[in-house]
Amino acid sequence: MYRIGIDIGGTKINIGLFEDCEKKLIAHKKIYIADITDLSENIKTVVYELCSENDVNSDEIASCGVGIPGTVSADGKNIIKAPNIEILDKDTATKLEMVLNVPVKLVQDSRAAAWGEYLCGGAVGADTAVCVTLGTGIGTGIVMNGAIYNGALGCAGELGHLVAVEGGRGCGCGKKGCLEKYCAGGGLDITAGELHGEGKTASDLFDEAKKGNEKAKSAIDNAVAMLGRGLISIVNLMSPDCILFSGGLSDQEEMYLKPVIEYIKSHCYMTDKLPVIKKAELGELSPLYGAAFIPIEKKRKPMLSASIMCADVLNMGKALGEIKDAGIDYLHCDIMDNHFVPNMMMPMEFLNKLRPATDLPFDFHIMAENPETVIEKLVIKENDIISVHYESTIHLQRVITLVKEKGAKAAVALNPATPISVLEEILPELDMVLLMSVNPGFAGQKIVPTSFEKIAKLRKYLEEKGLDIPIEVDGNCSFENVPKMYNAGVDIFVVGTSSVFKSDMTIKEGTEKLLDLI
Ligand code: S6P
Ligand code: MG
Repeated sequence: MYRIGIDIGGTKINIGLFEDCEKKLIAHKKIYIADITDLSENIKTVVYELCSENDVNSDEIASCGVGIPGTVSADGKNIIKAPNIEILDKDTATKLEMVLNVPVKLVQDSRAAAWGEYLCGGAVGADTAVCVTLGTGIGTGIVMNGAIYNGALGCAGELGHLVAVEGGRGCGCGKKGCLEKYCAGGGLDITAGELHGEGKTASDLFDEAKKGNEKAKSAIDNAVAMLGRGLISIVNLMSPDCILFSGGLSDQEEMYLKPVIEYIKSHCYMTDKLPVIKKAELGELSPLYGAAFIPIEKKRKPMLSASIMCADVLNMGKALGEIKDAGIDYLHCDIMDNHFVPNMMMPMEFLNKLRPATDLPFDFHIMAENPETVIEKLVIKENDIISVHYESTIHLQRVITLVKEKGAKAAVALNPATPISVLEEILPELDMVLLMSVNPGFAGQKIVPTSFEKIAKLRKYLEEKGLDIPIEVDGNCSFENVPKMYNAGVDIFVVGTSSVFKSDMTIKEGTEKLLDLI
């Protein structure tokens, strides 16, 4: 899958296409705010260009994160405050979701930058990282314990709005004397104007100081100390192990960045235990990376696995053809031994004989004691899945290893009453988890009501662990239940008598109805 990251700035918008697993930037393009006619449509055009130029199918885009220079609601859907960007409105996220057809989340750009550096840049492995963007203002993002820190009120990281001078220069936030009005690019512009005349900028101030102008030098020293004091407050309060700087002003290394770093090192409480302090590694791309990989529930392509035990056994060949024509993804093959479950069904030899009649991958669901002996007898092809019940063996890891040796994807199935916590140790080895939404053994049963909650719990658990493992659900995947199961986090649905094998509709009609409902 792929992800889109967008960084909306004051004058331009950077749009990036990323490969999901490796977190790799494939390509990015900029559009200028002055050229925008319709924000969401213009972004969509660039996203489609990026896809076609890089042979990526737009259906494979899982999500889109958007970094904006403003305050965003906790769910990433609404803009609370973005005074400087007129093209943004309260419906920006919804409009983008509609044109791109993927989940969209907004994030404050400085937080996106910190997240990008934490995932792919200079803060990889940090426990607590503070990333400071020294631009026109000061943006600060904090990553703590593997997540962006927003604070209980949602506005953590406003370093630029610490009060530096009581009753001082007016700030865009409505208050007076904010740190960024003295120490960021915009603040130094004001200082330059005061010292060297109207229209002079921060860059003139640095030029004057380099030429030896004492007033300019002392103005810069004052700004360094003021910013240093602000940062010391953060270091002493939070004890971060990593502080990164980015933004145009951080390029003034000799006269600004290095003295600020020195100030921190010499003034902080524990001078013998210092954080890593350096420039950010991804440069102007850090918010793009961070926005792309902001945790968003990804668009999942629903897949269907047709339960062959529910097909018409007298017309198996015809059923296999219809299953394939309907666009179903897998053939679900139940194997029961009358010990682990109170039923006996689908001998291995019979299933092996079906192989030449279809090229669909087989999704074996083994409900048998000693699953090893079943696995040994199966003909396995590429992309087949074998699910083994956690409850059926005391040597689960050994069986999973055997499945992999046989060349199949390995999955563990859980009965309705088995908690997902039993998966903890084996999860990293799995290609899928199968949750039973009925007690195994028979088709045509009613769903166990706690199934939805269990699916959602597993989805959350996997997200927290950073594992991108599909969830399959088996049992009463009906027209009514499937949309709810999908919303709870299911990727693959075992479809049987509840949906595609119905007497009053064809397999194709059942499949179309189900996919429409999702
Ligand atoms: C049941 C078996 C299932 C059934 C499927 C039937 O133990 O593992 O795969 O075939 O659940 O689906 P339905 O729609 O009849 O519940
Ligand atoms: Mg099954």
